Amino acid sequence: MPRSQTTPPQASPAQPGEAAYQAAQGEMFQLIAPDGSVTDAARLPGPATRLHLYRHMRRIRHFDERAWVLYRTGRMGVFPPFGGMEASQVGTAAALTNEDWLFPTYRDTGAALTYGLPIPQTVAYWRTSPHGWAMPENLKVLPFYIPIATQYPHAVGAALAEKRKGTQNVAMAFIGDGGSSEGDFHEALNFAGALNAPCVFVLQNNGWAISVPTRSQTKATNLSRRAEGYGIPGVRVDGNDVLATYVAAAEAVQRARNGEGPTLIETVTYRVKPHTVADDPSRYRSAEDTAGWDTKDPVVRLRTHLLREGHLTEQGEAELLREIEAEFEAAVTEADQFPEPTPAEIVDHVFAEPTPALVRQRAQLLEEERG
Ligand SMILES: Cc1ncc(C[n+]2csc(CCOP(=O)(O)OP(=O)(O)O)c2C)c(N)n1
Ligand SMILES: [Mg+2]
Repeated sequence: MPRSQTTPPQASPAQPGEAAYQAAQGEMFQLIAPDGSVTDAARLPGPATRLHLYRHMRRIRHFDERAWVLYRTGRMGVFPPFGGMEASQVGTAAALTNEDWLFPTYRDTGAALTYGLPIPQTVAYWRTSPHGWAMPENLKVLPFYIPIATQYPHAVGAALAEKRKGTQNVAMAFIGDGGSSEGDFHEALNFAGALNAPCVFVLQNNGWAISVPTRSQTKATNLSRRAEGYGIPGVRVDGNDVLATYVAAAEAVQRARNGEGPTLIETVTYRVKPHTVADDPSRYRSAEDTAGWDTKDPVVRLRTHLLREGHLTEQGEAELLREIEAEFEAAVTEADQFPEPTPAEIVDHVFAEPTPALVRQRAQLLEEERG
């Protein structure tokens, strides 16, 4: 008998918790295990690259932690934290040069900072200040995309423009597990495959789309396999292993530069933090759901590995943290110097040439300001 359309969906008690769901998904490309031991020595990047990635992970973790404090003290607006996803964002963005394009979502502040977005500008953006809205002219990074999945077709367009110009530059675009259910995701993959666009699609599977777990979002258990439907390579990577995300991204970038077309990389990670600093995940997920992820911290994993191999010392790390802290404090002081925005600026930076409606609204706001 068909189920009544009006029956609300019931949560099945047989549904596995998030950890069990992730564990059931099969093989992932990995170079270092959660305990820091090497699982594939042949493909390990050199010590200088490993330290470089560690520096970036510590730097963006510091930003993420400080962002909470700024928010709680009224010095930053609502911010979507990425703590715990540093390996997924650093390893991928570090595979680009500044000739390449980066299309980040609201979750990807860490990727944008790794790519080279200055911290003062980033703080300004999350303060909703116009000084953070327009990205620096010399950087090919787009403003953080809030409408989910819209960045994917845009990235294909940028990649095709580079191809037409005869460059070897690529476009890297981020998306979440939830975003990968949107039509734009599928259209972009098909479009990029058909036209052999030099694109790297990073799908960060962090287990959640706000309060919806990936296991309810889709019946698919391996999102990298979606690539097969579009005739492009799909790679499933341990998203908490920065060496694996880096190697997978570097290989995908190289394929794109060589004219071999797009790649989809699924980084399997976890949103250990709330959706935004204003969210309370205890209302929709249990301790069982999140169990196990504490032991997979990507920063701890690389740190353990580097200390064990002798590439990092406690003293070297203390120095690095001092540097990162000083850089951040100086950057916030710089962001504090940006003039307070005026209400009329709300309509600036929307289009290069304002539309007649925006011109009217701006005049109206100025009028109101004059009182
Ligand atoms: C087109 C669109 N629909 C709905 C939303 C509301 N929304 C904001 S975040 C989000 C969930 C996205 O989840 P996911 O893609 O997994 O990214 P994550 O937040 O986990 O990084 C939704 C539905 C939106 N921003 N844009
Ligand atoms: Mg998600």
